[in-house]
Amino acid sequence: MHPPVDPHDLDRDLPRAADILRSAERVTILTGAGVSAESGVPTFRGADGLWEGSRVEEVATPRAFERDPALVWRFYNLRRENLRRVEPNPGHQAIVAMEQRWGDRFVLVTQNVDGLHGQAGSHRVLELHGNLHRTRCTRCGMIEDRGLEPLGDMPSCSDSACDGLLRPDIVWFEEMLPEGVLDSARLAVVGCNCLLVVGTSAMVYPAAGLIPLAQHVGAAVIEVNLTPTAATDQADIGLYGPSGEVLPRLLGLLDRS
Ligand code: BJW
Ligand code: ZN
Repeated sequence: MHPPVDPHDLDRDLPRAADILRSAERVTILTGAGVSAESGVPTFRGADGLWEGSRVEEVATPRAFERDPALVWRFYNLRRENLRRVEPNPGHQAIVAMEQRWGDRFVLVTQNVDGLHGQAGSHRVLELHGNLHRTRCTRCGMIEDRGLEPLGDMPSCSDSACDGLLRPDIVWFEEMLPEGVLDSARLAVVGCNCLLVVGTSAMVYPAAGLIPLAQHVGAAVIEVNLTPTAATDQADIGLYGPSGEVLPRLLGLLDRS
């Protein structure tokens, strides 16, 4: 167990974190649902992390889709609809500014499927768990960006000769991550001097395994979260507060010596 978060710690730890970040040649950021919480996208394991009484682990599996694809599509269509009303927040924007600062020595690895990093202007993004804008045909495998248009409960392939059932292009539990993306993320972590871990409970693997990997190669690990998490013991510094406030403050300190 970790002691309760003292807000005064942030005033002490932000300048320390800025010192570490400023001196890092290469920076990698790992984000989770918490970075989008202030935009109005619900997190997975918070108090609001249930959908019609089901845990995400029960709706987001290949078995759940086989059993009741219409139910699973209702879940995803609601999430797609919610995305039409949300905007990136100052946390996403601070991450864009960090990419501009480090350029090709910067990589953003995200577990998020909401596309808000790209919408904010991040370019060097590795999406580990897919994207809500995309569909994948269960018959021919075609992946398409369908934006946020309503898709109905049993959407079918836009290739009329195929007509297969579509699924969201999301990585569900017990599925492999997209080929190459996890390797690229591991390379970005192994090559960085500082890993900033933002808004993730660090409970879902293999993404959570990137944090001990950073520690293993001697990179500094800085955690930004509302509360301590499973990653806290691996972090050199924890900055506890909303990422939409903490990240802009951290960015603001980078240009001061
Ligand atoms: C703030 C904030 C603010 C809030 N500011 N912070 C046993 C059986 C089978 C599998 C496994 C098993 N044991 C382990 C596994 C592997 C499994 C796994 O890790 N399970 C764990 C739950 C134990 N992993 C997998 O299955 C992965 N695949 C795999 O391993 O393949 C190999 C394999 C093959 C065959 C069999 C077994 C393995 C795939 C994982 C895919 C995860 N996909 C999801 C998609 C959900 C559907 C969807 O989005 O539509 O990805 S799950 C969900 O969790 C989503 C997220 O990306 C992911 C991580 O969640 P995240 O981002 O950390 O969110 P939360 O809600 O957990 O945390 C939010 C945090 O933000 C909190 O800490 C808050 O405090 C904080 N916060 N507001 C800052 N304003
Ligand atoms: Zn098809």
